Amino acid sequence: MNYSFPRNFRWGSAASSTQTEGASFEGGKGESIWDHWYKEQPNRFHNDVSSTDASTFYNNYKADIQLMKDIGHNSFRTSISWSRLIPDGAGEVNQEAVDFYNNVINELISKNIEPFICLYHFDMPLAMQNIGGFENREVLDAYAHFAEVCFKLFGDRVKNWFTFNEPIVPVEGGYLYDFHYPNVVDFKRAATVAYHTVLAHAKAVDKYRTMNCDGQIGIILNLTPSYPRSQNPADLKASNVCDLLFNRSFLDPCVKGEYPQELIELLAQHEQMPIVEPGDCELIAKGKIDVLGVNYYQPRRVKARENAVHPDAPFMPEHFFDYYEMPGRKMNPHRGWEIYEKGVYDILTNLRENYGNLPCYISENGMGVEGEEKFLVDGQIQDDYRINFIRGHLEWLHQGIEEGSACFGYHLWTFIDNWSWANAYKNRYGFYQLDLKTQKRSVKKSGEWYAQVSQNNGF
Ligand code: BGP
Repeated sequence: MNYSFPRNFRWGSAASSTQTEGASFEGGKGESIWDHWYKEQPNRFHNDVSSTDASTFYNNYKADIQLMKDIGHNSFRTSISWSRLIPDGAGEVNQEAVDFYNNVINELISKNIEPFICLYHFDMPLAMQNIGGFENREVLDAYAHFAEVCFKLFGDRVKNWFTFNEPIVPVEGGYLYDFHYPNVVDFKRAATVAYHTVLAHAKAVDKYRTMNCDGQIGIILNLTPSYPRSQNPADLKASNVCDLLFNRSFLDPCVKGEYPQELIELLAQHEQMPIVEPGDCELIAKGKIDVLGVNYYQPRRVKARENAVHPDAPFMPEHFFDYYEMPGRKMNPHRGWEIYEKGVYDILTNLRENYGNLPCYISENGMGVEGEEKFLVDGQIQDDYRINFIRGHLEWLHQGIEEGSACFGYHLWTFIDNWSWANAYKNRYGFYQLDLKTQKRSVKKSGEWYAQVSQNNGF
């Protein structure tokens, strides 16, 4: 074996409630923004497929957990749907949801699969969005209450909690780039939602601490490194702004308990600062995490802007940079994303050198493939490209650990091909192929390979 991993290394995969459960209108679940947006604009979803058609985990969790076991999972991350547990977001707890999540958690534990539970994966209850979502501070309290309910109900068995998955994405999707509901395009409102999400996170961490829970709590961030085209100061400035806006806007407050001064100055200079109320800074300082989940798919490459911004254009992050296509970059042609395995090592090194080397794991990494049926041979998807992708990233992850990074696990996105927001079933990521008509799950070559890697704790 060339790459052997530390003892107790966590091998598994990640998914989320909305993307796997299905049964969106069953079991007493309330509507989320996804149920609502689909009703309003089904055409915004790839092939008009809604999350109600997600892969039936709600009814099928037992068999699915056995499939996890079959490919060597010792850990699995999913999320608790806020609108399933508390249908109105802030009212009564739904007992059918309590039973369902208890069953899932107990089933995982009985199979020696450690549950990693996230509290928010893009799925705002509609009732909460109707009063402004994370623009409204009342919703932060409702979220903190939801978190407290989860800690009380499941904290005796769940020891790894995550407040948010990729909190920058609902900011980008919902308030900047129009790929999530409520489809607003407004930088200042986006900045407010991002800021309030940090406050909501801190409120949940604070609850966790005051309840004296026996476990660890963190957040999952998509820490896309921002690489400049060159070392020219203008290119460096462009990449630094990206890092501030997209990475450090969450990483710094969650790990260090405070915002980078440079980010505050940037927003103030452009009149985009959210309203800071008395007590906010003290609250943010209480949101420091024990553990960080890192999602990494592709690098962000940028350069200085080549043209002036149009005077009537809405103020956007792209005010500060242009995207850069590096000649000779390696691509995943099936998703149109660059593959840059060393990115994982660069993230770990940054966390080690600048963020106190806090315990972390790779909470998502993966390769989406559109039209993956074309790789079917004798009934099995021969996804050697995915095996190479995972191997390449694990090699760099291993290098990071050798140099002292506190990385304790690797989760692939995802377990079974799943429904992915507006992209629905366009890009397939799973260890298991899903037949959309029959819901049949079939292990891909990568799933079998991963079982070996997990069993040998390396490759
Ligand atoms: C991540 C999200 C996941 C998942 C994945 C794949 O950023 O955390 O929820 O959707 O992206 O996305 P896509 O299907 O758009 O390629």
